[in-house]
Amino acid sequence: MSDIAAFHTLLQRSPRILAICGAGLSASSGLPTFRGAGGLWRNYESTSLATPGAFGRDPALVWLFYAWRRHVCLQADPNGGHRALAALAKARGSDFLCLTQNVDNLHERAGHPPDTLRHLHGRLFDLKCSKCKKTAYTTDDPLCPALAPASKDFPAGDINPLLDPRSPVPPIPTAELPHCPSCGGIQRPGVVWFGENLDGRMLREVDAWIDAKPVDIVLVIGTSSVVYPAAGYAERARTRNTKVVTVNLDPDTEAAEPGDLVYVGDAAELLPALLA
Ligand code: BV8
Ligand code: ZN
Repeated sequence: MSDIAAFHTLLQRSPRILAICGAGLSASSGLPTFRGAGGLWRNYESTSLATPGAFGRDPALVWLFYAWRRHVCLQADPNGGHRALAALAKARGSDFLCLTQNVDNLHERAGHPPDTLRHLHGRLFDLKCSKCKKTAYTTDDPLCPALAPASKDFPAGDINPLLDPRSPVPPIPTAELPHCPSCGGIQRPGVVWFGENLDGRMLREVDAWIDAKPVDIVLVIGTSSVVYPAAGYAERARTRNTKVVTVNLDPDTEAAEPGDLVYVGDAAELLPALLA
């Protein structure tokens, strides 16, 4: 594993930094990751619920999944990793850009300046109308009476029936799910699902930032780097003389390539030390 002093030397002589963040950054705040231990919800792979098809087939189940994630996120706090990135953003201004795959709002709640943060996969607290596409931000919890089961807390040790595959999913008529106040269409979480395009304008802005001046360091934080196009940024950086620095709990993470600086550990602990 690379030593922290080496990184500090590199950081001092590296004016421009791009960060790519994944679910591992929020893991220490208590938010489940997508793959590995955190990747199951009831007995569903989280990724199997993050698709338009899943929502079309069973909007109530998908809404309960996202309403539960909203609730868990609102109970969580940003960690040292979010705060260290926010501090770097404030120090470096437009020479820093943070691309997060995370849909939680922990970056913002850590004080990350919005102009240096891009949510590649959308935001958990955006509601998007499936019909007119109108999008509204709300942290209401529960979102609506029918989704109240997702906002219940249980004493430590008690099993939340919503998370227990042996307990039936509470049936929710579609009419009782969130609907658009303008056109009456059913609303969905304002996130990018698998098979959906990311925001084209945002991607063009990111490319323009990357191409404007050389990027000195790409930080790859808490991500398995299996999802594209997010995983492509570090790959592209390696073809230029940009240093890729991987921060991951897994010593064998596939996110790192030979030549990267690799820091193994909890991003919540490592980032404050690295970015100090
Ligand atoms: C697209 C939002 C063009 C929702 C997410 C077939 C059909 C269609 C598309 C594809 C296809 N085959 C491939 C694709 C492309 C697809 C893709 O990449 N698939 C992968 C799985 C192969 N991509 C897309 O579909 C994208 N759109 O390409 O559009 C297109 C259109 C149509 C057809 C073709 C192409 C859209 C991708 C966005 C999907 N939405 N999230 C939601 O959140 O519910 S992705 C989801 O995965 C999350 O955003 C998550 O962030 C992301 C990546 O996962 P990670 O963040 O890396 O999390 P993971 O759990 O995997 O890993 C955690 C890591 O942290 C681990 O390495 C672990 O070791 C580490 N860790 C754990 N704890 C800590 C830690 N590290 C540090 N500290 C700790 N404490
Ligand atoms: Zn609408």
